[in-house]
Amino acid sequence: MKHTWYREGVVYQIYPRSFQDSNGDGFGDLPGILSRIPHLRDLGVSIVWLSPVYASPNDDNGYDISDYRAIQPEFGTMEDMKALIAGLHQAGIRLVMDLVVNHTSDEHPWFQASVRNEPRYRDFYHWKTEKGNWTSFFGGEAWTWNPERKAYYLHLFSKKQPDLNWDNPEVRQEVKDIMRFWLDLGVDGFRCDVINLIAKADGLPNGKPTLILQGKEHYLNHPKIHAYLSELRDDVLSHYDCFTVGETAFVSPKTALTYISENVRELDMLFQFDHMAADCHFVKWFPKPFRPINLKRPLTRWQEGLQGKGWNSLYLENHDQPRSVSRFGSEAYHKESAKMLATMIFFQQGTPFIYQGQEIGMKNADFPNLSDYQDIETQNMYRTGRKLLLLSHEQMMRRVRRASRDNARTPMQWDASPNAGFTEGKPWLKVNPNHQSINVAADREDPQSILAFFRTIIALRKLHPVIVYGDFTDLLPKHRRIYAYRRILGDTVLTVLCNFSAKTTKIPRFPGAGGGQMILGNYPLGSPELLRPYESQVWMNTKK
Ligand code: ISL
Ligand code: CA
Repeated sequence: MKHTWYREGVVYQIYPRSFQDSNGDGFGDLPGILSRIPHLRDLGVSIVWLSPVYASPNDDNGYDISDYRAIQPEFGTMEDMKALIAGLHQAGIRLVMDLVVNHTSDEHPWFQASVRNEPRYRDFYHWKTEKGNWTSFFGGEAWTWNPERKAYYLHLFSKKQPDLNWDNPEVRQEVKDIMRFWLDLGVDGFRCDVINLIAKADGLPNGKPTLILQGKEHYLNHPKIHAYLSELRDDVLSHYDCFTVGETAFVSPKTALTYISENVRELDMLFQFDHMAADCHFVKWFPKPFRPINLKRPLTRWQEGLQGKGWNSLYLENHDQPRSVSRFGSEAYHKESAKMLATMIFFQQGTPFIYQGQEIGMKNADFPNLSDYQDIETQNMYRTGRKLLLLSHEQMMRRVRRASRDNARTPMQWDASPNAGFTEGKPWLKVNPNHQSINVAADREDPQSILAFFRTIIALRKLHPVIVYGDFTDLLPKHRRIYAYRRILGDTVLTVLCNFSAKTTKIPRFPGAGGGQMILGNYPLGSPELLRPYESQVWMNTKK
């Protein structure tokens, strides 16, 4: 693969609302992020992805934008934004913004003009006089009646997130102008929100009856999308030194290559979700017990599927997913399992994405009461589950505690003080009580901490190109507890061994096993014979 900064880099995702408050109002903000650049620099990350900070009525915490060129006052001002870009760049860190253009807020002036039927805006959104049968990602119907326009409009997410009509060239022109605005301000790329949903089938036909996302066959990876994305690439992206990562649920490696292969490059990489179904049926609101094989299998499939043709993104967490150590790790082996999971994912081929708090092993919020959760998806899914699936309050609360997006959105745990060092005021969402032991300050004191381990992984990645570019082979695809894989670049061989269980497990013999030097492990002194509970080892070797 061609060598580029975004392939070699490590990305850190910031959810601004929950990262650092600077003025005591309980909401994280841009000056707060600026003040935490030393943390990012210590960690060694080279790119920040910032979740939306644009003007928004906050129906979906900023993923409903009412002005793409303005900063939400809670987060600060445009001057703060410029200071953050400069501060990050000075620290050698690039900045990627969230680009949310499948939909706007219903409070965006375009939607309001469309409601009034103003000629330029009439077709900016999807309108129908008869109600369609598609359902929303957040539960419930995706078509809502607007009494003023006397028609139904489409919203794949909340009612306050109407979908833009990408068939309209004026819409695409507007999006390109927004992209240029931010690139000219100095940002280094975009994380493109739900980008594989933007193209909808002509006439918006009704969908086949199904429990999950009725209508999806009419918009997921619709063929028209390639014309739209190559237009953005040719007219905007190709003129800047930037990169894009598309958020694309429901893609296979084969479909992925139609977006990211070297000769297409509509996007530089994408987020796939197959491994996020390791503990659920399809979507996390239908839970099933976690089995390591269900995490290994999709990850290996993606490694093999893109090998030599496209570039993977590597992640276990983001602002929509419960905490990885709570899902795939262990309470009893908190530190070991957090480190093992980091080893498992970040030694694969691709660009690693760390979500704030993952570097100290933050756990799920697991709040007991529905009223503790603010997320719109959580509240809608609770109602949908009670009404449509006829589940009891207790049954639904079990799902909420496990699946809610607020599990990842509790304030960043900086220290052991009452609000975890996040705010001097009342935090917008409760701080996890475990911040007394799980926090950045404590980890900084401890050379064996999870934070120190992340720092080491990032440093090793800078030292050894095999970690970035090496070929991948799964060594034990059928093993139920151990994930073992190999990376090879030139004559350097890396062997990664991860135990996903609390049982000490003998390492089976595989061709060319053992030997070399252990460059990383989450226990002192690893043995090449066996793996202790949640143990991980990385061995480096030279081919003879
Ligand atoms: O969060 C999810 C499941 O709990 C996903 O279905 C998620 O809604 C989907 O991946 C799209 O996510 C993105 O777009 C949404 C926004 O709410 C998410 O925060 C964002 O990451 C709408 O803009
Ligand atoms: Ca604030």
